[in-house]
Amino acid sequence: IFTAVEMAPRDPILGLNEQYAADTNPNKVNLGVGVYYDDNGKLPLLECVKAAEADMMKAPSARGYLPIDGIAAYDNAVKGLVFGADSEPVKSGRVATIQAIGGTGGLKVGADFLKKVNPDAKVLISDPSWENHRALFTNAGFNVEAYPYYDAEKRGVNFDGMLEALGSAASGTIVVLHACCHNPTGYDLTPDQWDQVIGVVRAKHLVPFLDMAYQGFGYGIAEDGAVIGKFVAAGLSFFVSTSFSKSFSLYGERVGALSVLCADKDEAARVLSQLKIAIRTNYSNPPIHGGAVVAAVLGDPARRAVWEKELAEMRERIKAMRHKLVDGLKAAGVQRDMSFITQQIGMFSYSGLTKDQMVTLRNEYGVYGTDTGRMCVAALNSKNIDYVCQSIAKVLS
Ligand code: PLP
Ligand code: TYF
Repeated sequence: IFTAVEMAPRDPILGLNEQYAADTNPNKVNLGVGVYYDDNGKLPLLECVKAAEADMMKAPSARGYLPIDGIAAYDNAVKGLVFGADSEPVKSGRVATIQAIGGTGGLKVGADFLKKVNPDAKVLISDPSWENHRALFTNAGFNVEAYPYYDAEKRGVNFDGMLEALGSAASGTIVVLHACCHNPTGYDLTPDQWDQVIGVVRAKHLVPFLDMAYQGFGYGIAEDGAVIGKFVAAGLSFFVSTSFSKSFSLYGERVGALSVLCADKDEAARVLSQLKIAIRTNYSNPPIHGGAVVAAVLGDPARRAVWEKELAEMRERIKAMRHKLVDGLKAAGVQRDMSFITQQIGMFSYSGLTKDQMVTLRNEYGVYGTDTGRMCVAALNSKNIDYVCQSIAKVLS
């Protein structure tokens, strides 16, 4: 029965991890996958997480099934983070939130639900986007196309192109937007550009799906969440997927969420009931541990303060590395202006290097980024930065 099954291509990003693991170069540096490492090159275990887990260990509990939509305290904490605990949408009860298996799970539950309510809609993602956006919405049964986003020459957003594409999209088109810290380019919209996008979304009756995988990695939790407030103020209904993989350094626990802002409380109850069907038929209910940890941190003011401090440290370290990268490239003899790296935001830099250059960087120097030229700035540290700068300089010379 499997003779006709073809070999599927490797995930372009996760495939790099395998190649990196097998590389014997002692100087190798993995800037491929989007993971934050501390200055010692270690995946951090946040103090707030450690403390919450230590408390949980003091009073171990049995593991029954969670409700389909997850831990109530967790869902409420997510609502607070995304919309603001005292915001009108939260207070009026018109947000439907479910605990999801990572940000990916939030996207998938939303996609499955959308396929039921709007089966013929097209999905628009940014060009380029996180590779899984296309695959995920395609596998949910949608026709996926892209709107212009990155302008290589300008080193920024092709905003006119983006606006035009959204403006000519059919009513009901689902538009996937990166709420902050665009993956892979590192270029976000300005507040004024968001206002214009919101204007088109409203005029054309598009369905916004905001992917928030990096809240807190741009300018701060509230600052990065401000875009949500803009969509709320415009009176729109929309989707938000949340990921805590990066912001809590809980990648393997798969902690995420999906929130749907509805017109009123009654609508939110009906939407929630349908989200639960999407969950029930996929995996029945989410796992406990990661959600319990995040809920314990977000629900305790002292612990939350520790988290905010640790998140700020990660954010600031990435920014410092961006400056070190620009300075280091210059010192290593790179002639071209690389200062755009400090204008980019979040974990990634679209370096402008070609595929050939990225392959040379990988094969000859053991410095791993994606073929598209994306490098994870969050994996640079004071020990590997010089080597990375010198390697890039050699490839560019
Ligand atoms: N969306 C974007 C833009 C991402 O970069 C990621 C990366 O991990 C995700 C969603 C998925 O997050 P998670 O690992 O929590 O599923
Ligand atoms: O873009 C990245 O590197 C992260 C991690 O299938 C990731 O978002 C990459 C690929 C993937 C899942 C997560």
